[in-house]
Amino acid sequence: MKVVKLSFVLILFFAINAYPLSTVPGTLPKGTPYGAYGGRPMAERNLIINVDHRPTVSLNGKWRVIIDPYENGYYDYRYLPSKNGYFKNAKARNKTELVEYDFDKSGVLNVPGDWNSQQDKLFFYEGTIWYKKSFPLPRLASGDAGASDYQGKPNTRVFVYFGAANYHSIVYLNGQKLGEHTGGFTPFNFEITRHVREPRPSQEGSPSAVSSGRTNRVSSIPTVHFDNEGRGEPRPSQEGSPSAVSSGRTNRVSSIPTVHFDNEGRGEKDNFLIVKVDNKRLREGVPTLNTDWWNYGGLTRRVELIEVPETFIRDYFIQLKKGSLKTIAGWIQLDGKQTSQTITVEIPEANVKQTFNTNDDGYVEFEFDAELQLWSPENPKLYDVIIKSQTDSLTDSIGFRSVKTEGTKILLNGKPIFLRGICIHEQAPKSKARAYSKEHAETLLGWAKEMNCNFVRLAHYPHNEYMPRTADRLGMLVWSEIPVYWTILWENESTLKNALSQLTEMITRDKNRASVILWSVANETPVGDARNEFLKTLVERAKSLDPTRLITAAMEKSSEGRNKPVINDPFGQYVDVLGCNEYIGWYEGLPDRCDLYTWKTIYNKPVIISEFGGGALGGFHADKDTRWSEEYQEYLYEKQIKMLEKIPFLAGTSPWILTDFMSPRRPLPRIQDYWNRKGLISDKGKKKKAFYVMQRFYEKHKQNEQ
Ligand code: GCB
Repeated sequence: MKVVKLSFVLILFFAINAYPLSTVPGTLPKGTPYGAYGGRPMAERNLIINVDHRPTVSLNGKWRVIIDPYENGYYDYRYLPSKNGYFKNAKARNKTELVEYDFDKSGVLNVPGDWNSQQDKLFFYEGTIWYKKSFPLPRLASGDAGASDYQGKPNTRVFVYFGAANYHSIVYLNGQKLGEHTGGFTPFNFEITRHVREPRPSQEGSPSAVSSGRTNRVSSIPTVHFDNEGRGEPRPSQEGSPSAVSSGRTNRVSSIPTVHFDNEGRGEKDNFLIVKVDNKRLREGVPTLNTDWWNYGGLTRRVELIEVPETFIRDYFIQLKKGSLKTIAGWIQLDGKQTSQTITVEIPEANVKQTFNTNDDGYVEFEFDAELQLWSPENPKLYDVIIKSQTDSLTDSIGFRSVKTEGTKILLNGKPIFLRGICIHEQAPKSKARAYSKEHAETLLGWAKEMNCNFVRLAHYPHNEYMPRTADRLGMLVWSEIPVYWTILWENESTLKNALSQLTEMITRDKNRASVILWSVANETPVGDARNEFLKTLVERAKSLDPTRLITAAMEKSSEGRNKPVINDPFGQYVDVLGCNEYIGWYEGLPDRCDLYTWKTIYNKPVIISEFGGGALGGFHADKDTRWSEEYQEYLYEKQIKMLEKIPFLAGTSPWILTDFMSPRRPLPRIQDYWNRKGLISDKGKKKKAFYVMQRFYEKHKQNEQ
């Protein structure tokens, strides 16, 4: 890393930040029925995609936190929302004044990161924690200090972006509420252009800068990490010192310099972002009260400031048209005042350069032919796609492939494919924490590759964006789902809105990923009319947002008599691919039972056995009849495979599950200790015997396919 002179950094920073403020209402993509959400500031209305390739300022690192189990920082003693909650970040101005909290003397937590794994006392915590992060902004180039609103050069807007916060968040900047977000696994952002304060005088805020010394070819906006010691290297730091955590950008944006600023200890003169995060489980929530995974709370994914031109490319859909191997079809959505613009889409490697004009809504749909190498697990070819408007420019790495069904087969690029899969929870490898990083994604998907998988089911909620991005690069097909799990309140309107909103955010974020072939709307939900209606609404939304991918759900089998499982869930009529979870040999009889089963389906559609498995404590060896031994699990897998091989309509399998994962439902001492032990890899990262059974089964499949 090369140290860049202060003056250079300041010039860069002024260039980014100086400009007048205007409120530019976001425009909405066509076909997105946003009206359903009512007037509340729901974040998904203007979700910015492809954050990795945009100039950002990382707010990762240490955040000050106040643990607030009684929500004292939000409600007054009459249990009414208080005007002077913790979001005001008050300080006693003299020795007499009563203020009963102080962020700057409180503890810290790492962001991204769940709180449960960071402090023993938070292990089982479910409730509210307030997070606070200060960040300076440079003063105006004119040196015009004193105004209360942030001002800068024209044509720039600033958003604060959260990769995810579990479960409900209220976001404030400088004491003002920006908005709220519900749902623990999808991104959201709020525009802060009008809310950010101008910076303090230069000496005090002198950024001590460290830069990679790269120049920025997209615009002059650097990527900035705040770091209060100014050294700029990510490190585990002492309490109160924020440390920069790489947001794992891809090489393609490596031309953007990284600058670090110190930021703590100057109180209200800085901008202060305060987030109330509450992970209380709710009966009407999505998920509801009862799940089989740890309810990790907090700012679990990265937080960034995103700086964009006043009118910017907010969202786009660029994929092969349904049914075609050469026609690219999609749309682009600008956000800002200058809605009518000329736009080019370039794919240099495929000699594509197409020009379009956006309409008064800043929106354009297009279709054109291209000669492309198709993306597949064997050849995960990604193209640089460059979108340029008159005011903005953005690159993405996109693969092109088609997926459809024909009878009971899934066809990838026109050819039948068997999905050699595995389920994955967002459990960080070898740790009691939620996964959030690129490294986690690489380890988890690397293990799946080692098992000879070409497919992963990302259960039971949208995983962080590094997962589908890494899957794109590694050639791993993906099933992505929302946490409509078990006993959701089917008749509750706000529950449906919540599920729709999470589905919309998932699809908005990941719709350009070639790896993603399946959107799943539910897992093991009880059959019934209200549930069918609810799920049908989700399917309609998914299809309207993305007509190219297949829709699925993990359902349960029923039975036509002893040992005659049948797939006949009435909701099956609305999906393209039927997922079916079964636990023969674990919850249902012993492994030998598999020999007796003959499977049937009432649908002429592909079936994925989307879960099967059993628990084993890694390193515990006994005979095959001893529960929790690796040998029992191994035997169960052998029996399952024999049974599965006889199912004629089987299009894939994704056993439960790649690694042990934490769950409060699993207390058995010395065996579970709050881990669900159905992993094929232990919580220590050690492969169990059954891992190799699957590896061999998939190897055989691979050979047969060639
Ligand atoms: C299931 C659920 C999954 C559980 C698993 C188990 O059917 O879909 O979330 O963790 O069973 O281990 O019981």
